[in-house]
Amino acid sequence: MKMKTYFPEIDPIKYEGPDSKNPLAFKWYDPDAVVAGKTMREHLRYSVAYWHTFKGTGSDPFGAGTMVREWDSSGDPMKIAEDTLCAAFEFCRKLGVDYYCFHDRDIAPEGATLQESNRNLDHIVKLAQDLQGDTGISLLWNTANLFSHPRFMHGASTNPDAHVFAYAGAQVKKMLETGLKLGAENYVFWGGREGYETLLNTDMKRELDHLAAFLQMAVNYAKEIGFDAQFLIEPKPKEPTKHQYDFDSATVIGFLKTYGLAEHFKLNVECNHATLAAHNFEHDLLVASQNGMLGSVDANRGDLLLGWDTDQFPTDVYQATMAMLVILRQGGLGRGGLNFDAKVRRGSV
Ligand code: XLS
Ligand code: NI
Ligand code: NI
Repeated sequence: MKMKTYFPEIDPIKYEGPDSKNPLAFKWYDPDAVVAGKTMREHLRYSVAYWHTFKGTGSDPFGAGTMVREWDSSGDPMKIAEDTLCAAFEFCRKLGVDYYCFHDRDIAPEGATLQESNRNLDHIVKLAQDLQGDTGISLLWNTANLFSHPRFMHGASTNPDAHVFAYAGAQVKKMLETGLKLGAENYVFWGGREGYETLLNTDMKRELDHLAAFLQMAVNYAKEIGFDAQFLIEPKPKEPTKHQYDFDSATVIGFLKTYGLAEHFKLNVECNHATLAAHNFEHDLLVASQNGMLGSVDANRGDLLLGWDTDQFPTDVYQATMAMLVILRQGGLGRGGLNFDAKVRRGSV
């Protein structure tokens, strides 16, 4: 298939060793080097987060986007979706990254109706199948965006409006089918807006019952269609809501055990979420690991002085070492990987 090229001046990035002065070379990551019985590629299973890397605009609550991207310029939403996918695969191929992750609304635009959104998805997923086939790049995980659209302002499966619960269910159903088509290794549930601001208008027990029922339906449907990806829950203590139900590893494990769901799920632990919960990254990894539930990692970091999810690239060698120790001691991440849920800074253009 003929792909438009977005980075024609960039050759595939290679390992050149610590002495290389080439800024676009790996200094330490040598994919084929064998360490403790496995290649670095097999240990690390790197993945690019579609939303930050290809859809992130650099906007923040105080200002508009700053990033002008060639694949984002055609003006036609479906053409933009196709171009973005081509750019994403070229980027991953040249970087030597074997996996990518996305939400439904990252890869295809939301339509006027659910049917139209699903048609948009089907179209892009066909292209993704071709590109995966051409490049050998695979889907580490996919997920449904149940938090951006205004309908989810009070949550998705914990929303007091049954229509919203049903809509969220339809989106997850479609994404389980999509994961099956694309051979996803995992399927992620991040709570989005599953949480609350005040108990004066919240029936917490009832909302948690609904969340559990929703997850059980997803488990049942995946089984029904033969989608055998590992299901993952990604804990986060706050932001966007004040109290997120999936607070940290311990809370999520307790919830899953209470509702008889533990055997169907593992955890996707994100560094910046662990630190927002006042834990070290390695603490939350270990809590998941010692329960046999560490499935995958969102590799990023926060800023000690900022109280929100800054999604910075991990650069602290000591922190990364502590995290890798937990992963190595449990014998690796299995079907999981290290997904860079991290973004270029707004001014880094
Ligand atoms: C947000 C989460 C999100 C999940 C996927 O804070 O990290 O990006 O990884 O929905
Ligand atoms: Ni994440
Ligand atoms: Ni996050």
